[in-house]
Amino acid sequence: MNVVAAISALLICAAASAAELHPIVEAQTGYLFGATADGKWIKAEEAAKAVRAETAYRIYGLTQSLGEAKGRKPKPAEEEVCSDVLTVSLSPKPEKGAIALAGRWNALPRKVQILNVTQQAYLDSVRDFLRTKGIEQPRVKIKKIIRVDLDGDGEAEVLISATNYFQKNEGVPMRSPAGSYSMVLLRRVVTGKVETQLVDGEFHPKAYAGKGTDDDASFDAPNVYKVIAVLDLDGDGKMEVVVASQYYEGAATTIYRCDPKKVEPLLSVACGA
Ligand SMILES: [Ca+2]
Ligand SMILES: [Ca+2]
Repeated sequence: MNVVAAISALLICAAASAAELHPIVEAQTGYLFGATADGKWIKAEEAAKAVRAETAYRIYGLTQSLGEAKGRKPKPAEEEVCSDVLTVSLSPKPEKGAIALAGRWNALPRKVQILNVTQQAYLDSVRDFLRTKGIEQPRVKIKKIIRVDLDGDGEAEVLISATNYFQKNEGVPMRSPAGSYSMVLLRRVVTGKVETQLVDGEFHPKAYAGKGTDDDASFDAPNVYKVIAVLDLDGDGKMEVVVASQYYEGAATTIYRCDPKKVEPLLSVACGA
């Protein structure tokens, strides 16, 4: 090997180790979202090839780190309805927590605070936003308010989860009633002004009226959306927002990058009929 070849071999080695893979797993189901490597987001199928057995994960809940677990190599899910999902079996199996991440950086670089849901400013901003979606007399029901500085600029952002399907219990109906909705909003200050962005959600100004046939079995299967984690999943210092959605017989979870200019889905997992 000449000197040039030796140096390029060294450079290739250095590049390979810099692009270390950091898999991301849903802690309770073991579903593999994918991974990040060198700031790039890699989908599950491609990432799975490079995920090693005995990978060390840290488990995170909404406000804190909850310990560690070892993960096996990804394999297809056992449930038939989600056979296209890859799962990582974690040991010990996390009792609590939302996300398992294989990364050595602190994915919770700033404090995530849960606020009181009755603050008037937030009730007003939810009401105003629902009106922009055609719900003229909104019945505001905030489920959770989370305060955290997502981008680390010293100014806190606020995530609001609000859902009202007019259900007596916490279940999700098969059909959406008039004026029902579920959403996750992000309030942030941009150049001195409060702005509201929709992270994810759906709005039903009118009741679902069926398919226009006499088919009683028709339904629109609305979703409930909630924030389950706010974490820096790629180690760039900015925190991503993880939103879980659920309908009457299925569920999905999506990781969002929330920049002031746009909210963008990065990776997601889903399973359902
Ligand atoms: Ca901020
Ligand atoms: Ca990040």
